[in-house]
Amino acid sequence: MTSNLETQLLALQEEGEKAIAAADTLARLEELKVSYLGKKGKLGALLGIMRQLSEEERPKIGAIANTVKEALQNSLDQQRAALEAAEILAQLEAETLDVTMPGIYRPQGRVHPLNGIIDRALDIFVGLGYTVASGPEMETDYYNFEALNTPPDHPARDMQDTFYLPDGNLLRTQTSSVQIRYMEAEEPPIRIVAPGRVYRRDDVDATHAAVFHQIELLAVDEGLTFTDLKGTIKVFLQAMFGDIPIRFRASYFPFTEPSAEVDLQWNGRWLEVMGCGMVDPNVLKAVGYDPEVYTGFAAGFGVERFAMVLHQLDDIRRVYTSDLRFLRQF
Ligand code: 2NL
Repeated sequence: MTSNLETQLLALQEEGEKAIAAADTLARLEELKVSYLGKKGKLGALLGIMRQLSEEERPKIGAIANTVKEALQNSLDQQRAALEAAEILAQLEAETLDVTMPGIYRPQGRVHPLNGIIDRALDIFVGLGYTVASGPEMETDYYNFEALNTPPDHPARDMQDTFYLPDGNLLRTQTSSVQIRYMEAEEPPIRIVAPGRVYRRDDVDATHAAVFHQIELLAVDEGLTFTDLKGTIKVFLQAMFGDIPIRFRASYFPFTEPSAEVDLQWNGRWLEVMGCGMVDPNVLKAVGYDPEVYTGFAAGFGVERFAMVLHQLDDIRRVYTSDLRFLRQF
């Protein structure tokens, strides 16, 4: 009886250990645990027979049953640890990033050619100590013309040249209005640069648009001279275009006196690129500055014109049509 039971117990251990070692999932392992060590399991069934044993036999078989139980429990623990480790390994394997895979192509955005010019110009003036200023695109007659010494009969005020709104306001024709507002609010010394959209009632063609971009600069201080203006413009233009010859030609603007046009030599020809001058005393008076104490210089240029020269563009309208075949070239 004893030896029979002992054989059965050892056989159970061997069979159980084999089955456990062969279990390939945690769920299968759980099944085996229940079927061998559970309340109604195979080991329990064999131990039920122990009650039929004599007092002397029982402890011996009990001890063997214990080692079988421990051995099976051990096998279960070992196999569980192995399966769990394999599961983690598989998960890591599945989540691995293969850095040798080709990337996903995304089209790269670019800075618009007009913004490129504006960024470069502002960088140069900021480097010279200027502050960037901005203001409204809808203006009053006062800020766009009157404060800029532009008389009521001046051609620029003509309905043919300026967009007037039904309420009597207008779309600014230059960013000078920004500088008038700035001077009203601040005291000299002043160094500002005003980039922005401006509006003209021009017939649109290859070199004219109804909406375009302008950058104006203004400096007001004690003792500023035309030489300061020339030096500033020279530094700016050479930073933009390289080490090229420039020249100043006498001109006229209502808001500056004296006034000049600036040309630069480009591909063997003189190109007009900027207007400038000493701020007219009437403009200084309009913002409450004493022209006996302060002088100023100002200049303005069209961003589109700079872009056309620097990028060799033949038609201004190209920069507004958002044609990617065009824009991708910059
Ligand atoms: C041009 C000429 C210019 C100014 C703009 C200015 C502003 C104030 C006072 C005096 Cl607040 N002047 N601006 C001066 C001279 C020329 O622009 O050809 N622009 C495209």
